Amino acid sequence: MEQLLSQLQEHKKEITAAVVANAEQLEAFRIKYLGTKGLVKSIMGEMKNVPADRKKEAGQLLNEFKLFVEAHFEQLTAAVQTESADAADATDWSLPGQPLPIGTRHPISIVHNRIVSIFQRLGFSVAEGPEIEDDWHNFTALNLPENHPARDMQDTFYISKNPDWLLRTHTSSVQIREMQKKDLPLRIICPGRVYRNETISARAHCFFHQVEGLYIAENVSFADLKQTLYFFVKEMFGENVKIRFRPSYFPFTEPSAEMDISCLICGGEGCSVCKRTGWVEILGCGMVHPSVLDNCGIDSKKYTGFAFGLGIERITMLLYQVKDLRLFSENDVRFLKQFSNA
Ligand code: 2U9
Repeated sequence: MEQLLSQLQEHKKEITAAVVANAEQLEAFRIKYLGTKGLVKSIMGEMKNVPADRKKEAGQLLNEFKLFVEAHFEQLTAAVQTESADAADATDWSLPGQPLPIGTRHPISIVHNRIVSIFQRLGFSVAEGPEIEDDWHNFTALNLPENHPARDMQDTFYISKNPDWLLRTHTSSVQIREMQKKDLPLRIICPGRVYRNETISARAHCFFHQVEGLYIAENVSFADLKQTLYFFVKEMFGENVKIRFRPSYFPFTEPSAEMDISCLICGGEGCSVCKRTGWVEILGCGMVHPSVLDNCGIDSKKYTGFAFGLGIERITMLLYQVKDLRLFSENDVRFLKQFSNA
């Protein structure tokens, strides 16, 4: 009995010291100690040599030894499983790298860049100015004095700290600032964000983006305006697009016109996009009103100029068939990722 006890102690030491590094060694351990011809089974066989009066005591010892070996085997199994899971997670440096999502340009930026590059090729340079303007640069200088009815269509947001300050309703205010520098001739485009006090819907928003253009020199005529815009339309929409001018009214231009292009969808046949007319409006334009030149200290007897203004959202909606203006500011990646990174 004492011999059995010391034998078991020896086996326990050996088992505790056993090193198992992988599944194969684990299986070898199992066979050696718990297999049908393993140590536990053979020690159990020793029971027959134990005298009858000590069988109970020996049975308890052997049972306790069996539980010890089984518990140790479970521990080793868990350790090997964790090890192999870690190995599976380990970085394989030979694999290609994870692609980084690089995003796409916003459709408004794509169209903005195209418009700017077309006018730059015609010699226009880009001018920028503040989004918070004063009343004079945004309205009065542009022939829109206080209480002029046309101000109603350009209601905006006012800065309560100073009632003279507002969020600009068009980038014409930038052109006023450039004209005040009196560095003529002047050939500029003014892209930028503008604001209007509108209820947000599929067709209106409280901010949008414009590109306005201005050319002031001696002898600038309506023919120059037409030719410039004709070039722009061909570059933007393709060679086959037709244009037409309709007389219009803006306080800051005289004469004034709106320009339509033949419908890109039906080619002028009439469809839902052009409301069966075959034409879609893309911009407003005209000859700069002499009072606007004078307001900026430019001699309206010597100089003439043309100006035009377009909404980038409108052009983008036409080009890509976007039906709801709100998509441009919701930042839904499912919408934005559809546009190529041009
Ligand atoms: C100066 C003088 C004249 C710019 C012009 C328009 C006509 C026009 C609209 C197009 C769509 C605004 O974005 S929109 O809602 N613009 O129709 N803009 S002429 O005329 C100027 C600008 C600056 C000094």
